[in-house]
Amino acid sequence: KAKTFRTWLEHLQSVGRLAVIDKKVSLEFELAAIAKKLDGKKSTYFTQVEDYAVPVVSGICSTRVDFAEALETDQYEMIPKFIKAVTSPLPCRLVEDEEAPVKENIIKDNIDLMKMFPIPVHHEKDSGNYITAGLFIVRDPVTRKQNVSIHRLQVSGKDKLGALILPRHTFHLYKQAEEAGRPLECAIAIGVDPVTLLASQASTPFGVDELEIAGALRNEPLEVVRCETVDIDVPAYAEIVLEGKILPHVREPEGPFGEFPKYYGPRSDKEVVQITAVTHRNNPIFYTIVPAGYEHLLLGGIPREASLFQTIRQTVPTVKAVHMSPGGTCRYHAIVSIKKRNEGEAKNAIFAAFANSFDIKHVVVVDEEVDIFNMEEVEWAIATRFQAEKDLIVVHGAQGSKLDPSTNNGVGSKMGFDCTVPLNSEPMKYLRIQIPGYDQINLEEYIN
Ligand code: FMN
Repeated sequence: KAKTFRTWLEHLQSVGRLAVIDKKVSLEFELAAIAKKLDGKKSTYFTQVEDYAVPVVSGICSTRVDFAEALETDQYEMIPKFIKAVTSPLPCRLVEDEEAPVKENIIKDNIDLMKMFPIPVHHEKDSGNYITAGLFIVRDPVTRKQNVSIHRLQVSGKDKLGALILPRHTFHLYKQAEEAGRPLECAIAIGVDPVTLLASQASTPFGVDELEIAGALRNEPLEVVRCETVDIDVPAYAEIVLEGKILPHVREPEGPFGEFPKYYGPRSDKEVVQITAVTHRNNPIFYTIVPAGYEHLLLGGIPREASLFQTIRQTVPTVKAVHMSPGGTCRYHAIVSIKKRNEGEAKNAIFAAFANSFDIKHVVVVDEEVDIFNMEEVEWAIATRFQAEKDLIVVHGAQGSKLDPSTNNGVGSKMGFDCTVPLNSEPMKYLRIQIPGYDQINLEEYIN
C-alpha cells in the first residue's frame, strides 16, 4: 500500500479517505483552508489549482492510525517498530534511470518553479509561496553517507529558494562546505511514500542515512537513483525532484512563516538554494503539508516518541509508552506511562525526558493503566493523583524552543508532573471504580 506516493493515494481512495476536489481553487489560502478543514479526517486531492496542469495533494497521513497503517502495524507497536528500524538501517538499492519514474522528465534550462508547480501560500502573514514537504537530501563528502530532513523552502526567485536550516545535521554539513568556500549540493524530493516521509524525521546520531531507515521500515531496500547535476541519490518513485546547491556565504531574507506552534517564525537572512535541475514523473502530483496541521505535528511527534522512549528506558526500564500530544504541538508536551517499581522513578523519568530534547517543556508521568493517548484520562490523572507540594518539578532558565513565544529567545522554565500513585498507598484509596461486565456488554442486544 505504502510503496510509493501513488500506491498510497490509490489505497486512500479505495478506503474512502481521499477527498477529490474538482472545483477550481486558488493557490493563495483557499487550498490550505480546504485541506485544513479536512485535517485529521481526509486527505485532499486538488485537481484544478488555478490554471496549473499539476494537481496538489495534502494530508496523506493525519492520524496516528494512518501512520501505523502505512507502517503495517498498530498504534502501540508503531514506536517499537520505528526504534528497531532506527537501530538497524537497510542500505538503499541504486537503480538505473530507466527504472526510475522520477527521471521521466528532465529539465535543466529556463527553470521557473512557480510556472512549473502549484506551490501554495498557506497562512495570512507568510512571506510567499512555500514548499513545505520536500525531503531535503545532502551527502557527507567524507563518509558518502546521505542525510535527509525537511526544511521549509520559500520560493525567492524563478530558480532560487530560501531555506530555514536549524543547527542539526544538514546545517553541520553545510557549515563544513561553507568554511571550505564550497556550496553544498542538495536534492529536494517531493511526493514520496508515507513511510519514507516519516523516516526523514528520525532522530539519529550524525552519519545515519534516513533513507536506510525507510528501507528497514519497509522491509526492503528503498530504490534510489543518482541525480543529474548533483552527486545525490533520491527516491526513484518520487513525484518531483529539485536538484541544487546551498550557496556559500550567501544569506537573503526569508519568512515570516506560519510554523508548527501555530505562530509565525520571524523574517531574517537565511541560506539560499540555487536550483540546477528539475526531474519529475509523467503527470506529476505536487504535495504540500499545511503547517501546524496534524500531518506536520505527527511527522515530528512519532519519531520523537521513539527517541524519547529509548532515553527514558535507560533510566526507567519499566517505561510502557510515551506520547507527544498534539495539544502540545507534538513537541512540547510528553506524557509517559511507567510501571513504577521503586518510589521516585517517575521523577527520574521526568529528568530523562528533559534530557532527551530541549523542545520538551512539560512532562506528565502516569501509571501504566492510564491510557496516555486519551487526554481526558491524562487530565483525570493530573486532577486526582497529583499534589503540587510533592509531585511537581520546576526548573528555570533552561533551553527550550525558540519558536515558543513565551520563552525568552528559547530560554524558559520546565515543569514535570508526577501523577503516579504512591507505592505504599492504601489499596482502596486509588482503586478505579468499575462496573463488572461493562466491557462485555453489546449494546445492540439491548437497544434496537
Ligand atoms: N527543520 C528545520 O531546520 N527547518 C525547517 O524549516 C523545518 N521544517 C519542517 C517541516 C516539516 C513539515 C517537518 C515534518 C519538519 C521540519 N523540520 C524543519 C524538522 C526537521 O526536518 C527534522 O528535525 C529533521 O529530523 C532534522 O534532520 P537532521 O538532524 O538529520 O538534519
